[in-house]
Order: sequence, then C-alpha cells, then structure tokens
Amino acid sequence: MKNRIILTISIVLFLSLISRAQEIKVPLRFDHYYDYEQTVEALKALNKEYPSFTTLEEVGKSEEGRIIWALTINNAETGEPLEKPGIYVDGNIHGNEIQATEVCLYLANRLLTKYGENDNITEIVDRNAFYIIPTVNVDGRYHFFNDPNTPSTNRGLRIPKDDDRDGLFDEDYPDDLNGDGSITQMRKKDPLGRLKTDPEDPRLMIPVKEGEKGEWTMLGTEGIDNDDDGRVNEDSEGYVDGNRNWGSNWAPPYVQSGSGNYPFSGSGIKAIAEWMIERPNIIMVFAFHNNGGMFLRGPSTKAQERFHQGDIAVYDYLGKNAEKIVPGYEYLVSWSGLYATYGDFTDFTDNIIGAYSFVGELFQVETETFDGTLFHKGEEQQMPFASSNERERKRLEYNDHVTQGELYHEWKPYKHPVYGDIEIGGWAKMSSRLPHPFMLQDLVHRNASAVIFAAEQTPDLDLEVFETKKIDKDLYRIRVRLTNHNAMSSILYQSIRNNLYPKDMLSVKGKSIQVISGGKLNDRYNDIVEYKEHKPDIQFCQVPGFNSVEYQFLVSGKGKVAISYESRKAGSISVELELK
Ligand SMILES: [Ca+2]
Ligand SMILES: [Ca+2]
Ligand SMILES: [Ca+2]
Ligand SMILES: [Ca+2]
Ligand SMILES: [Zn+2]
Repeated sequence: MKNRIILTISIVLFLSLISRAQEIKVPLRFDHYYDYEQTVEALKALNKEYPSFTTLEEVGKSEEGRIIWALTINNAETGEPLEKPGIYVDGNIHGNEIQATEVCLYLANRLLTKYGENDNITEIVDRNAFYIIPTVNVDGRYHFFNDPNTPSTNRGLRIPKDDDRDGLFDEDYPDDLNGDGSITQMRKKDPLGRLKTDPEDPRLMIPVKEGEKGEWTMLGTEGIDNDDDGRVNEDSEGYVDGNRNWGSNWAPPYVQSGSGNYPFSGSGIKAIAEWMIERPNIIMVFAFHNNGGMFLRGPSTKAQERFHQGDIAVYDYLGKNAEKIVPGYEYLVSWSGLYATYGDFTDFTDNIIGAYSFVGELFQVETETFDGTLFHKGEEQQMPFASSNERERKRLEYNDHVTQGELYHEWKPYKHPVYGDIEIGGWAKMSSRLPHPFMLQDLVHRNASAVIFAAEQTPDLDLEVFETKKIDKDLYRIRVRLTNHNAMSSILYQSIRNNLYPKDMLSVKGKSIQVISGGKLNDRYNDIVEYKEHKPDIQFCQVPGFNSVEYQFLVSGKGKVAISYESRKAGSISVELELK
C-alpha cells in the first residue's frame, strides 16, 4: 500500500514536470495570450520543431535589458533569404497592444505547420523570406502582463521622463488600490457633482441637466499621490512612444509628443532599424497595433510627397483585399483616415527600407457589442475612438452575457486617503482593445491571412530572350522580356523617387562579345528603343506588377552570352545563350 502511494506520488510529480515542460507545444494554441516569457518560449518551440526552416536570433535589447527576438522563416533549399522577397511582420510596439504579438506567432505557426500540406502556403514559403518580430516593445509587454494597468497604459518605451518636472522620474504611477489587477476609475457620491446614475445601467453615469441635482463626481484613474506633491498619478512610465522615434520624418516633442530626445533613442528601435537595413530584400511590411480595425498605408503627414500612382495601385490591391479578409476593417491613408504622425515606423519602412508598408489596427470594439447592431459603423462612429453611453451599455451587456463578467470590474466601495469614501470600478485591463480569448483565434487567423495574401503578391519574375536575330556578320539583335506575374513592383516608385538605391540591373555579358548598344524597347513593332549611352551592357530597370518590360541589345562577337537580372527585392535570374 505504502509503495503504491509513493509510486502514485512519483507519477504525479513526473506528470506535473512533463506538463510544465510541455506547456508550450507546436502547433501553438491561440485560446489565450502569451506573456513576454511565453512568447519567447513559443518562438523557441517553433525554432526547435523546424530547425531547417527557422532562424531565431537576438535583434537587440530593450531599455530594461529584455531581448527582442526575430524569427526568420526561410526554405534554404529554394535559396538564401536575401535572394528572395522579404516579408517583415511585427507587433506590439505599443506595450499594451498585445494581440499584435499573437498575430505574428500565429502567422509563423501557420506557415510552418502547413508547409508541404497546403499548396498556397508551400508556394509562399518557398518563394519568400519571412522576418517576424512578434514583440517590439518587450518591456511594455512584460509590464502590461505583470503590472496592474488600464487597457491603454504601458504603451511607451522604458526611458524615464520627469513628466511634471519636479526633479523625480516616474515617481507617481496609478495604483491598484483594490488589488484586482486592473487600474480602473474612481468616483465619489457628491450632491454637487455634475453626473448622475444612468437609469438604463447603474454602472454608467450621464451628465445632469441644468438645475438638476448631481449625484457623482469622477476622480480620475485609480491611484494615490505617491510623492505627496498634491497631484495624483502625474508621472508614470516614459514617455517615449516607440512609434514616433524612427529616423524618417521625425519631429521633436514640441511638434510630435512622445518622439524622444532624438530619433532612434529607443535602444530596441535602433536595433530593429539596423537589423532591417541589413535586409534590403524586405519589400512588404506589416506592423500590427490594436485599435480601430484598419489597414493604414502612408504617408503619415500631408506635407510628405504624395505616393506614386504605381505604388498606390499595389496598396489598393492589397488593402481592398485585406478589407474583405477581415470584415469591418477599413483600408485608409494614415494622415487623412486617422491622424498625422511624425517619426512613424512605416515612414521609415516606406522611405528608408523601400517596402510597401501597412499598419494593421487589430480589433474594433464594435465586434464585442451585445446585439451587434453597432457593428455597422454609423455616422456617430466616424471617429474611431468615439465613445457613447449607448455603446457602453451594449459593451456591458456583452460583458455580462457573453463573457460572464470577465471584462468589467463592478463599482465597489473603497476608503481613499485623500478622497475618503469612494467607489472603484470600470473596464478591466484585458478589455476594450483586446478581444476576449474566445475571439482571438478568429482575429489572428484573419489578420495573418491578410499577410499571407500580400506574400502571394510579392514580385515573381521571368526572364525570357524572345528574339535573337543575326543582322550582320557577327552582329546580333537580342531582345529580352522581364515579366512580373504578381501585383508588387520589383522596386517601389517611392524608392526610385527617393533615390534609395540603384534600380534593378539587367546585364548582358560574355567573354568574346561586346554590347554595342542597348536600351529599353518601348515598341517592338516600330523598333523604338530608349538607348542608354554609357555602358549599354547594364540597364537599370523596374518591372511593375502584373506587367512586363522589354530590352534590346546589339551585340557583336560570338560565343556564350549571359543575361542576368538582379533586384534587391525580387531576387535574381539569369539565362545563357550562344551566338553562332
Ligand atoms: Ca516627476
Ligand atoms: Ca484596481
Ligand atoms: Ca503625486
Ligand atoms: Ca510628482
Ligand atoms: Zn499602437
């Protein structure tokens, strides 16, 4: 009997050890959120399961020394990453916008687990390199999970700042006075207050009419005066906003709040910039955030030069499809559809990396209203962050009847050192901008599908010699066609305009030949060629999406000729022919 008990105990211990070790398994699960440590574990699990397809590397460290990880997905059998179009996907640059990390993890998990089983996914994994940084603001993610928060705190980088200029840095955060893990609101019974109880839901308040007796005063965010300066919650973390700190169209804090003392002052921001610059093949960027249900393209300010129609056509193609993949989301231009910002990540990737760039604003609160009627955006919801009591009531009913009260902390009495008898209550940390875990799977799948759709549209080129004509003794006319089967251009018009790097190169070479003339063939029937005067053996070109370009060369000599095309974004191709 005793032996049996010992055996049972050891089995239980053994099983609990196993279950701890196996907590995060591939395929990853998306019925919960991964905290910072679990995110790292999940990446390691994917890397361990698919060692030949993945590289997991440290991009850099945050202000608090946490590692920012990047997972590269590439099939080495089809080429090195730099030889393929690069798709860069990141999330959670704002520390509270946590489901952005889950979209990245889901994408990685989907690509790896469906490779070889699903033809579409096999094709895009073979043809592209994927660069995935699930969490940019690693400190923000850590503190969002581990500290009490509102749904919108812990956004910034952990660069201390003295917000109230009292000589102390970050000395007065909000406080979780009632210990429920969330930072909510404080209200006090007050006959002189300007609010009264909403008759339709006593958790809400409405303004009193003129002459009417008041009932409540709102006292702001849950907290006390931690440094006895007479102000409550006046100096919490940061505030440098990681998404205003990039060195393209950056503006100082008096123009753009949160931009930091200088561009790239965030250590992780700088590290990611350098990491991306080492990967000039990146042609598509998705940066995931969490509010409003939008796919935003640049530019971020009106003053910036307008995008070229050729690039806009690609954005429209991807953006309008993304709208259909994620119902309710809108494809918009950043500055006009939302608001103008300086020093944005996607300004950097538009202008310095030369990539089509989308911000994906995951989640719209309308999908979590009780009867769904507010899901259809009416006039009052033109402002994405607008709030109304009607919507709040629907959200509360959703909280009550769909999540059994998990999203909202009911008002409860509390004795405050300064305000006396008050009540504390409101939306929980894991509400408002985050889908309840039961809806997470749908959100991550649809948004990862928008990335997958874009990955299907990276430039895919053919090089074909469609004519070799002997026109004299040892003189040949060679005509070459470059065809792009997909929507994205081989180099963005914006990159050409910014003179970011040389255009793609088409070259004709051979030991015993000489290229006499060469140029772009604008009309093959009438023989209209834009000749390039110097070095005709190298042509600079661009192959727009769903399009082809033709070149013509006059070559003297005999023997082998190598015609090759090299592109930073679209890989390289070469063909050989023999002149005889
Ligand atoms: Ca201070
Ligand atoms: Ca609390
Ligand atoms: Ca204070
Ligand atoms: Ca202070
Ligand atoms: Zn954001």
